[in-house]
Amino acid sequence: MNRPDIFAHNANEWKSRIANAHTIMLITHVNPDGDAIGSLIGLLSALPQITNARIIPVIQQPIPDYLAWLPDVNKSIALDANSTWPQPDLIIAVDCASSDRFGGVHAKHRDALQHTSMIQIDHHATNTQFALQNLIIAQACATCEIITEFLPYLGVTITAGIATPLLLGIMTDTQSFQIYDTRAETLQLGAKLFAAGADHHQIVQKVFRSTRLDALQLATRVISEMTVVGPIVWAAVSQEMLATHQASDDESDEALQMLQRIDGFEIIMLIKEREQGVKISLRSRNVVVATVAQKHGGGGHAHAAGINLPNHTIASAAALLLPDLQALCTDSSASTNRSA
Ligand SMILES: [Mn+2]
Repeated sequence: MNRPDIFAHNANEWKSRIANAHTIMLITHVNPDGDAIGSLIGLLSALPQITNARIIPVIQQPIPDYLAWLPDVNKSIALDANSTWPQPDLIIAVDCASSDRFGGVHAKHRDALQHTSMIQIDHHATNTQFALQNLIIAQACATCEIITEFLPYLGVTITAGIATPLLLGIMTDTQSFQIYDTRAETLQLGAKLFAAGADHHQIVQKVFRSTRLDALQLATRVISEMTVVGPIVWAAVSQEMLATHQASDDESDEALQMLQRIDGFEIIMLIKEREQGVKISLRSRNVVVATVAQKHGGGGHAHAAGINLPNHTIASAAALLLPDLQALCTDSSASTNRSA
């Protein structure tokens, strides 16, 4: 089905569910990024045009500094073990590949989540279709791209307040229209949001041209300690490094972006030590790293995937994953040679 058909097919049911709801909870993934928060705040601004429902935006802390300036982010609540369940009759999940990505909300309110109607919009290839209605387009660069296209089908006019968070989500997930799956349509949707009054200037300043000195020093240290294993470059961010540089977890992504610029490598791996276990980010140019992520319980996109390993150290995670990643590179060069 092409996209207009997918949107038309979903629109009627979405419209009536949203219009008939009394309390709508918006929810996204733990450790939210620009696309997660952009999608959620975009919907928070858009839904009052088509429903009188009370809307409860749930964003798990911490909200990264580069996103905290977005209007209405401060209306969101975190939902943890001590929170009472806000009794929504409809949940809309955005940018979540699976329901365990809701983090603490999933861990503490599992039954309530299961007993509430849920619909979702997402672009992760590994999405588990966990909702009643699943608007999943894996070819989309960002969940915000899907929402930008879908809103008019729901009868929403995109205002400046809706356009800013959606443009932010598209720009962060595409690294400013640079990643390989950026399409002509992605740029056209960006232009549409720009024309609707999106605050492009603020997005550029706050997201792309602003780094704390400590965060930059952390990134240079991570890079200076990186390891090269054949076609793979990997680096690690320890809790000690974060503490020394007083940097937040998301600020270490600066290192990941710098590592991705190194020529001549097939796979980049960044291992972040968490209070419990490690989080692994995989990036590649050609090989499909999502397969290795899925094998170890993670997920994501073909060339950008992640894994949480709660029982591993940096060293044991590297030892676990490097053989699989090396095999992936060997397989792909073998198949390239065969087809050549
Ligand atoms: Mn996304």
